[in-house]
Amino acid sequence: MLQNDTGHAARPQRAALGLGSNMGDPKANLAQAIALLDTSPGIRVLEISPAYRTPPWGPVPQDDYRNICLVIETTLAPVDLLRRCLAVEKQMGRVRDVRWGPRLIDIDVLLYEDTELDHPELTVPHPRMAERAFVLVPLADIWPEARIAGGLTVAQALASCPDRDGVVRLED
Ligand code: X6L
Ligand code: MG
Ligand code: MG
Repeated sequence: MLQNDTGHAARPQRAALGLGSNMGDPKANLAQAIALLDTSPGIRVLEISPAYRTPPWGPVPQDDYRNICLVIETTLAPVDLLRRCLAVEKQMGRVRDVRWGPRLIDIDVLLYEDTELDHPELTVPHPRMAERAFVLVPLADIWPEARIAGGLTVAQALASCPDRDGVVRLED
C-alpha cells in the first residue's frame, strides 16, 4: 500500500466496519460510536446500514444484540484504523472482562479495500465473517459486491449463511 511517513494511506481507502452492542442503550451506543468514528481524523462515514436485532452468537449466553455495518473512507492504514476503533470502544467505557461476553460497544474492522492482511493485531478480511449473519445481513445492505475471504462476495456468502432467520431488521 502507498503510505507516507505518518502511517496514513496516501489516498482515502474504502473499508467496512461491523458494530454491535447489547448493554445499556444499544441504539444510543451505536449512534455515539458512529459520531466518534466520523469525527476521528482520517475517517469519514460513507454508509450506515439499517440496524438488526440479532441472537447472541458464541458460547456465552447473553442478551440479543443490535448490529449495524458501516462503509467508511479512511486515510488510516489498516492497523491504525483498528487501533482507532479500539480507542473509541475504550472512550465509550467498554470494559473487557468475559471473553465473547456482553459488550457496550464492539467495533470490528471487516474489510479494507481488497487488502488481505495477516498481522498479529488484525486479519482482514475478517476470517469468520462468512459464518455470521449478524455481519453479512447489514453489510449486504450497503456493500453487497465486496469480496470476503475465499473470493465470495458478501451477497454470495449471505445466500449460504445459516441462521439468517434470527436476524430481524429494526425500524427504529
Ligand atoms: C464456538 C466458539 C462457536 C466460539 C462460536 C462465535 C465466538 C462468535 C465469538 C464461537 C464464537 C463470536 C456478537 C455476538 C459476539 C455480535 C451477535 C463473536 C464474538 N459478538 N452475537 N457474539 N452480535 N448477535 O456483535 O462474534 S462475541
Ligand atoms: Mg465482534
Ligand atoms: Mg471486536
